[in-house]
Amino acid sequence: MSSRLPATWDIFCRVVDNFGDIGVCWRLARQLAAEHGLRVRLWVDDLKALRVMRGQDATLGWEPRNCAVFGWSEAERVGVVGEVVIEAFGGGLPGTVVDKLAHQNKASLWINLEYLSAEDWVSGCHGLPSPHPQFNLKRYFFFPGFVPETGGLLREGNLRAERAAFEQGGGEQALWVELGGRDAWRDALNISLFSYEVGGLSTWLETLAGGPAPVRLLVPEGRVLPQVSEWAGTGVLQPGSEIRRGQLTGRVLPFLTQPDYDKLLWACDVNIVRGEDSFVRAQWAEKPFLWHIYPQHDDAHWKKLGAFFDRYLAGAPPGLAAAVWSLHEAWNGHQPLDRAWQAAWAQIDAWRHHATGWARELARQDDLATSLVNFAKKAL
Ligand code: TRH
Repeated sequence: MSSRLPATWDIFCRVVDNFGDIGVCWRLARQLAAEHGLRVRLWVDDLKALRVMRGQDATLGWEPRNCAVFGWSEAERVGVVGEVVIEAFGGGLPGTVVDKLAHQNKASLWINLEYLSAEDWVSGCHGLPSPHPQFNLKRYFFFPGFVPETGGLLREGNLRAERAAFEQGGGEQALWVELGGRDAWRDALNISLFSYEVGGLSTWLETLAGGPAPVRLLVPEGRVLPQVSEWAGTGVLQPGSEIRRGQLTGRVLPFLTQPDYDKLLWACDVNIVRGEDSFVRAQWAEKPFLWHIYPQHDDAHWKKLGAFFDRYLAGAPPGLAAAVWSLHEAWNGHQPLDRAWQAAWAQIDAWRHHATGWARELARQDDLATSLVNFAKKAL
């Protein structure tokens, strides 16, 4: 056992679909480089997915100098693999990399970074090794999670302070102007919508339109937009398009850079998020959020959804807990959303308070990047 910090880390990411896989890996790569002084190489099989969240202008310099991004096929050229090799989400490693891991003289640590789940079994499996069927190699399973017995969640060291400064410094209005808004941000309650296709969406939009107070809906370009377009009945909506009906106004946004999307979450009163990474960022936004979980064909996502809300709602007042859970059952179960939404909306102040307390508690545990570094220090 040594406490020497590994210098070069390689992260290998295959984009299964959507943006979560690369979203997590890019965030992790930047944080390991910026906060832990590591040289990080991120290898991706689909650079297009990264380009949308990195922004058109790669010179914007989101990445620290010691973090570099490469196409998957370039891995064939890697002379030596890093001291730590992270395989994201069981997506495998290029054959040449496995070969090098097996035959090089120095020790390297192979970690499989798993998907996030709040289920109890995760604590028991976090950190376990599995022998390679062919070579004398071990692959360690590293699970993000919500309790100290897991690897924790991605959270940059300055995240909470940055969010607080944004809120105190009028960042919401500045962001709104940047997104093309002309009126005052606080003229309405603001909801961001980033979700998969959802069965009850039209009843929800009707409920917002017929509600007691002005609501502004912000929809980054994506899978739910055709449904919003159909409901609005004004043709295909695209970035810059606006909707108006009753109390509801809406604006379609382009797919934002990842740092700007974080700001949108900080600015809004309620965030509808999905998958894994936006779900975690919504928790750090300290605002009420609605999670559209990534649907799995065998319905395994219901267990995951229940396990998370068992934890999230454990300390909530019973009325709030019941309303938030019913809303998630309706949204994820494609049910009409009018009553479930109204019941949760009626508790918005208690929900906001709960969201802040939840984030404060969660921030007590080590973040994922720090946990990985500590794990590597022990294992190497
Ligand atoms: O895109 P997703 O649905 O990804 C999912 C999940 O990761 C899921 O667990 C996985 O199995 C599946 O992919 C294959 O949702 P997620 O995880 O929230 O990722 C979206 C990423 O996109 C996140 O990093 C935030 C980012 N984003 C932007 O950068 N700009 C935007 O405008 C928006 C809306 C999102």
